[in-house]
Amino acid sequence: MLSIIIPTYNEKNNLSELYARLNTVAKDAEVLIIDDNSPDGTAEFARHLGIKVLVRPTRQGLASAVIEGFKLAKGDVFCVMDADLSHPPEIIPGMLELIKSGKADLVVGSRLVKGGGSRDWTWGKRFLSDLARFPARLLTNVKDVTSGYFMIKRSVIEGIHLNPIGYKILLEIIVKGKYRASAEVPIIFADRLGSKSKMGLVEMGEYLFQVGMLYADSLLGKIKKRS
Ligand SMILES: Nc1nc2c(ncn2[C@@H]2O[C@H](COP(=O)(O)OP(=O)(O)OP(=O)(O)O)[C@@H](O)[C@H]2O)c(=O)[nH]1
Ligand SMILES: [Mg+2]
Repeated sequence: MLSIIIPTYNEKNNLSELYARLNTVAKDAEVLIIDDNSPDGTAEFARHLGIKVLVRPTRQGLASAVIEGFKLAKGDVFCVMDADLSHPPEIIPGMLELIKSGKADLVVGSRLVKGGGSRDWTWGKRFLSDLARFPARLLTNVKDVTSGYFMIKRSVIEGIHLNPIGYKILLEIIVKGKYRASAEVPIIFADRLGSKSKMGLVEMGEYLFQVGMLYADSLLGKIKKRS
């Protein structure tokens, strides 16, 4: 079974459309929302739609919400995606097929392979996004390491310690996870509409710290470059 893990903070307005689109492409999946007590009532609304919700008492960050989701999820395959409709649910069947056929154990929804991209991004945002990925190039050949949209077999992270810091849990999984092959499926990343970004300077600082920790592990020989 597929478990779809969706971290949320103030995403009430996006849930109806997201859930409807998920039901069209992955109606047998377990959908799980990890909400950090959003003031806009995301959790109550999700329950009203019939979605399973874990509410944490305070805002504890995206990466730790995803890790919490992994603990709760019942499936043997996990998909992680944002709630803000940036990540098109329509590629889920294709991602799942890559995993089921054994072609990959880790599949990334990628803006950086042929057919992928980001809509409505300013030059500045694109530049920052490229810059952020640069130091990770020594750690992996996966192109879109900062994507928040990915699918893995449960076994990829079983028994692995994932650092719950910041925003970019995928990089942690790419570097430390147990998988034979990875794949990238193109997505056109649609910029969030109508609400404010939660990515700020603190999150950027946490990301740099995370990359630093991964470098340290790699220098100590604890991890090797992954393809
Ligand atoms: N549970 C939880 N979810 C969070 C937290 N911060 C962000 N999220 C959710 O994580 C997903 C990604 O957050 P976004 O704010 O869209 O991050 P982003 O895509 O890098 O930034 P945008 O360009 O603003 O969309 C969304 O579904 C958010 O609601 C948090 O602290 N806790
Ligand atoms: Mg977003």
